[in-house]
Amino acid sequence: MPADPVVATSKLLSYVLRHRPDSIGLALDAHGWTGVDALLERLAAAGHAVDRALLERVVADNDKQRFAFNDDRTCIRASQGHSIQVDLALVQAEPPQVLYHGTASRFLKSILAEGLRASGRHHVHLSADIDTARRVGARHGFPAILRVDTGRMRADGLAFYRSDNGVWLTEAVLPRYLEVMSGM
Ligand code: HQG
Repeated sequence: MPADPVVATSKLLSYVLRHRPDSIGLALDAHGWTGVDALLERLAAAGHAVDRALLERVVADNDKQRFAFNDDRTCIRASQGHSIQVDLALVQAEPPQVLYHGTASRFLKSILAEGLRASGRHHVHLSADIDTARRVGARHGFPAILRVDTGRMRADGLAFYRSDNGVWLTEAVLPRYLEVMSGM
């Protein structure tokens, strides 16, 4: 576990709320929400002592606003990144003309052949700026940046969504909309 309790708890919550709520015997509703009390109780029962104050810090401090409370702060969910079936009730949004995707250079050959696929997640994740894309790509290896011609994708009728925390999402990106900027 990383030493910083906020970082450690953020990683734990990402796992539980995006991928494996069942790992601590938790259930999420159809939109990915779960009760805060139930979450803290199940975490405690699984040996993870997270109190309300720490949870508040994780939600507030999180560099990417990965988690959100509902209006009365009784429920919590992950804003995006799920592999389990959830309906985030995403609303379509108008993206800028260009977005970026950060990946590892070793994936480029396959991406240029097949396009970007969501693989384990529900959507392909795109970034509004190059620095963010580079950070996302560096998680997987030597980073490569792709420029995505969202203007042309929109003109071709493809839909974009923006998650609560500002990540741009789309189903897939065909190779013809992609251009390698760096990493080759
Ligand atoms: C790659 C983090 C080969 C894709 C980040 C990526 C993001 C292909 C990897 C969010 C491919 C999937 C998502 C193809 C896509 N052939 N490789 N045809 N199509 N790929 O982690 O975008 O910290 O599921 O390029 O900041 O890296 O979790 O997606 O490298 O916002 O909040 O397959 O996760 O946010 O990896 O990251 P991921 P991602 P959090």
